[in-house]
Amino acid sequence: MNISLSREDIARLTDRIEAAQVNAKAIPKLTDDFPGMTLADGYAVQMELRRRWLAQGRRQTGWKAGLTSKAKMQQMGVNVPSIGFLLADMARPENSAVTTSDLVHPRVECEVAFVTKTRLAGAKVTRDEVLAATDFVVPAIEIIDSRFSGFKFDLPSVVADNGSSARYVAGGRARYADELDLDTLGVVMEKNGEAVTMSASAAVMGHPADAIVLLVSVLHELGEDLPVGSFVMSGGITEAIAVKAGDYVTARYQELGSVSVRFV
Ligand code: OOG
Ligand code: MG
Repeated sequence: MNISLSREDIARLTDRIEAAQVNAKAIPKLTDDFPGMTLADGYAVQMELRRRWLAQGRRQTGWKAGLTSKAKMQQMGVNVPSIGFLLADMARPENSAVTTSDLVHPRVECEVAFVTKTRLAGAKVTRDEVLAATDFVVPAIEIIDSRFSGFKFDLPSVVADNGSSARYVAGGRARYADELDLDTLGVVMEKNGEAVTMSASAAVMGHPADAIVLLVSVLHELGEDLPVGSFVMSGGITEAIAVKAGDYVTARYQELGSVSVRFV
């Protein structure tokens, strides 16, 4: 991956993203000012943001793959999957009340999450290696919140913004991956008691474990690996659904139970 921006510009763009995240204030997408920005530049900003947060004592719990289903790619107009990091303070308990005053324009996604029991590393791990390294899978709701005006971005900008990561809720029923057909799980997303979207887990790259394959290869390019005990989200199965204060959301999964969260 080729970084085209100077260290100073990477730091400046990280300042912008950090301020937008902390203040929950939308900013123009980064490529408006830096049209030559590359995917590698986006990851350089994301890695600088991660370095700063970790230096402040925030703790990483894992990673997320995003834009891994056609539904998500079409909704966002970006057709390349990406990854982002997850911090412990982004996690919220099942059924809890998530505040919206500290978010810009939140949306929810239903995802299959993997928890790992051995390290995964390298440019080309296989689906079977991912499954062998998986301790268990759990259903999750990701609450994404692009820091870009109108939730509109391109690939370098969204990568710099840590893949719109904001909050996440894991729950339902934890299951061993080898007891399930992970690619045929149906999921229904309900908002305020009504089904708003539904799909099946194969929508994520044909098999959600393949999103973890992709994530590990991106980590490899960034000089990172996936440590044991990582919580990894494989990407929204359906398009994301906008939420506001007063809404409650339940994602019902075949075999994995359901996960709920409400917004205040
Ligand atoms: C980017 C994040 C995408 C997913 O699961 O596809 C994502 C965005 O759509 O804002 O988390
Ligand atoms: Mg997601």
